[in-house]
Amino acid sequence: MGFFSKIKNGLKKTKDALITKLNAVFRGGDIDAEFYEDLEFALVSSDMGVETSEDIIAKLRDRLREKHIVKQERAREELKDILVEELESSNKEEFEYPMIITIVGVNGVGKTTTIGKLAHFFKTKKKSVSLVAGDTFRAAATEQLSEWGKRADVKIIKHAEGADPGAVVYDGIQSAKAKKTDVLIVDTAGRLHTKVNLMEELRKINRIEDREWADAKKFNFIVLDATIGQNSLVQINAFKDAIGIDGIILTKLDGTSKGGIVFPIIKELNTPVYFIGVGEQMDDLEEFDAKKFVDGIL
Ligand SMILES: Nc1nc2c(ncn2[C@@H]2O[C@H](COP(=O)(O)OP(=O)(O)O)[C@@H](O)[C@H]2O)c(=O)[nH]1
Ligand SMILES: [Mg+2]
Repeated sequence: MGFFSKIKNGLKKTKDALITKLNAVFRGGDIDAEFYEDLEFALVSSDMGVETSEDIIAKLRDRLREKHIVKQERAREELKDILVEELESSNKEEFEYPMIITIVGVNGVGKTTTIGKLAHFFKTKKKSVSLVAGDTFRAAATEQLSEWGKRADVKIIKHAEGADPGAVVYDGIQSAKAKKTDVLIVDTAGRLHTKVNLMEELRKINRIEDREWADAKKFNFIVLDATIGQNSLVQINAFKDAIGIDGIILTKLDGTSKGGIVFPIIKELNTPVYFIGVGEQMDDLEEFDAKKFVDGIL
């Protein structure tokens, strides 16, 4: 499947739900108060959040007034433009090599799967990739990462179950430096015995990365499951308070009609989205692009 059809397919549930509601909004005729009410309802039901939806409606009102647009059909293109503007983050950083990407997030959101997809992504960009099995809490986590390592044909650095994640990261870095690896991707646990333990462990991993490979570019990416909707916002804040979060990878967009969640994530938390996951296969990961995303849902 081509690039566009993959994204389109992955966002289909969100689009179907939104289009059904928007077709009722854009029924033709003049723009009136009811039009704005119906539109806000449509946006809120796709999980854009009340605050963000109100903000979008206010911008649309201004824009339509400025441009003297009174017909509903013409409002659709203006709405799309505003949605793209809302999603364009100015604080997104370029990838530079060598680079360490540390993947964090709660259990089950898709961290390990996403790491497999990322390995494949960077390999298609002709970068050498190694993986660090930093989730030593469960033996299954390392096995699962090893499977992905095989599939993507990249090296994986692992220790035994229960090992110190910091030690695995340390070894991963020494190996990557010796082999001149471009991208080192670190898997981490989503849960330990207590939350404090986990956050302390993640801070320690970050410290080792800074100390052992000072000149590598570093990203802490949080993986969020789009199907859980507004709860994602709470998860980001918990990790943000404990370690710095540079960006978001939003997974499972193929499984939800609530893809609108990406709007409050970007707007209210001011954190850029770098990738989206639209399926369980290795190539079901796309770099997030505001325009393509909006084209995919409207
Ligand atoms: N449909 C779909 N499923 C996904 C996606 N990403 C991950 N998953 C599934 O989510 C489940 C949990 O993934 P896993 O990588 O083990 O999560 P982790 O606990 O955060 O490491 C697995 O069954 C994955 O196949 C995605 O983009 N779309
Ligand atoms: Mg995992």
